[in-house]
Amino acid sequence: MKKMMKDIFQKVQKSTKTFIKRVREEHLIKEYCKNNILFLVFIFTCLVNSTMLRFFTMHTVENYLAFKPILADLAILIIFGSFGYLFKPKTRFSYYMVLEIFFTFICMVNSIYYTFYTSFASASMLSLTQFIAPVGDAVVENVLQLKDLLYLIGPLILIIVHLILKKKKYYRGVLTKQVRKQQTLKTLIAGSVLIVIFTITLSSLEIGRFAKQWNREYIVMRFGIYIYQFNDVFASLQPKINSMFGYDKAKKSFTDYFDGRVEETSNEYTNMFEGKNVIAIHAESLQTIALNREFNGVEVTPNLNRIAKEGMYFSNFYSQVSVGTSSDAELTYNTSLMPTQSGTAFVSYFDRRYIAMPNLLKEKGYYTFSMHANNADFWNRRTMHKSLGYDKFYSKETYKVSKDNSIGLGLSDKEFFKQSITKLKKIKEKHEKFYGLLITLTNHTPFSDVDKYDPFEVTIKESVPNAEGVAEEVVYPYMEGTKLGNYFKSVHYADAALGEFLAELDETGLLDNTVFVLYGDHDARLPKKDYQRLFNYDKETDGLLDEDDPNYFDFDSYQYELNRKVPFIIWTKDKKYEKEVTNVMGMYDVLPTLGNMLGVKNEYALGHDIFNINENNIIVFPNGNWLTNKIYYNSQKGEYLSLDGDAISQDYIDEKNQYSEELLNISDNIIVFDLLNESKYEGNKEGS
Ligand code: GP9
Ligand code: MN
Repeated sequence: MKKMMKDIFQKVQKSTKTFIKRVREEHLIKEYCKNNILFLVFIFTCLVNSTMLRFFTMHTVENYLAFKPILADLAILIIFGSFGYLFKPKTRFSYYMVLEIFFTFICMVNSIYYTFYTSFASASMLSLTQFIAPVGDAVVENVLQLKDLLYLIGPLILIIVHLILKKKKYYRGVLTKQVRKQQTLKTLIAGSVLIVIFTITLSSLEIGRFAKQWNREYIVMRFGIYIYQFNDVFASLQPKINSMFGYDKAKKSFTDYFDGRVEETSNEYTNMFEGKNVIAIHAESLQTIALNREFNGVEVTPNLNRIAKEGMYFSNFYSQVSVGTSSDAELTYNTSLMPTQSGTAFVSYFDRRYIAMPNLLKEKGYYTFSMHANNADFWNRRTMHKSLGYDKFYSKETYKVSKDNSIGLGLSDKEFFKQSITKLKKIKEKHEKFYGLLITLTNHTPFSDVDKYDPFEVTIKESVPNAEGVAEEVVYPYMEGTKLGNYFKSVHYADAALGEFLAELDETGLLDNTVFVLYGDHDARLPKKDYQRLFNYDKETDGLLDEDDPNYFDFDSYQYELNRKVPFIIWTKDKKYEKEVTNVMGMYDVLPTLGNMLGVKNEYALGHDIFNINENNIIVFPNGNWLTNKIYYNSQKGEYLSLDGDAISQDYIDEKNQYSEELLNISDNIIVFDLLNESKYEGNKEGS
């Protein structure tokens, strides 16, 4: 085997040497360039354009030196360019010119779009007049900038080169069809090889983000502008294709489902918060595991613990996100719908009709807004927040963000809240009642900006008598240096930021007549081994307890799933509820529950008011798993964990499985087929 490999290596080495020698002696490169001037000029100019676009848009050193997008752009251009060889030399120019205009157009549109939106253009936006309006206004106001016109130099060079070649009678040669086909094939192979090399260099994170297509800057930085744009067109068409077939069937199952549903309509909480302002916090990656937890007597989340104790605390609350993470949490929280089965609602189905908390409260005279100090196009919030009914989205553009006041992904929570207070004060002055959602950012994976968090130790400190019997402090590393440990440090910071925010709100009178709501958007995807360390730490060995140890806790995959729970809290300054709700509850139960308190109702909610359904609730997860007070059911494996140790009947499982499947189906149909738009929900529900 070794010998065989050696032989192959030697052969490859020899033929490479011969090839290089031939190239040098026969001046093949010079010869190739001479014979392919038009093709090379096309490739070069389009490559310069795409590189220039990245240069003018994302000003980071990392980006200037990025090799991947250049490789990707080059491969795409070679593949497209290769078909030019199918044409006779005389007509070849027209083909390259059309391509050149097309690729220049992509760069110019994105350059203009980026100036206004600090993001790249999407075909899905162009198909919607309601969303084009602001773009149109912006273009009129600012017109084109000089840098946007630079891209035209590419086509200009191609024309000039063509005219010179024509003058020099360059196109006179005749090439047989056979030769042209061969040239096409060879060039196509060269382009494909580059694509393969490019694909090999991709990480799973890059592939994942490419599939989701929402973090546009990230994709352009890795995949180049051309691949981004093709992928974008494909992603934009997908929802259209999905909704082309099966409308009647979807509509029927939707009607059957809601007509047959009998719901309790009121309870002791109905309208209790009617007319009150609402300040809601979308707490990034906040898991319940951080609450009521201490290290060396210091609470990880003193402020959250306090409001959880004083208010209504839903301690078995779960997020139901799919690949759309933050955006899926927002969707389900606001609409009581589940994430879509393919793509994400925020990116692919932003143009549907949604019955959402902001829409409903707007009808009641509320001013509705969202605040998030990140790029407005992340998760397509700029457009989707309009669909959900927010009057205004205060995004990064409205905050002062600098390197000094940033942690992790962007503006630190402390600074975000501080700057938001100023906005909130103005809102309160102008509007009689308001509803606002503030989306935090600091507590986002990878939790590595540890130096910037407030100091917090995740060790175990013990006082142990030494040989002389004098007490000495011994420090065990425990969770220090682990991702979960850093997570607790990050949450501790996020909690402190929240504490400062609450104090400021109180000082400025913003807590008066206001309901304060908080939900964790999803779990932090922390490693299982870190949980094992948290629950099974052996101080003596600084490792894990033995599995036979009586204190060993088997943190298996079910425990992992159960620990993905996030907090949901409803709190007011004036009234102490001191109520912990332990029944399982999902994000889709928020709109029915909180809506009931605020006096609004979505007839087509998929969740339930927890105070009506109580212990009979079921949380359906997007992958088909589900959770009740009795069991966690894994639908992929067809297995479950009994939570109270009782045996479960097959009928119970079958019934819940059927319910979950139907619910996921109905939810997907509502979004894909825009069923709420068709059903005119205002007048269509008599008798149910
Ligand atoms: C992006 C932020 C994080 O603006 O909300 O999104 P996530 O990565 O959690 O989906
Ligand atoms: Mn998130």
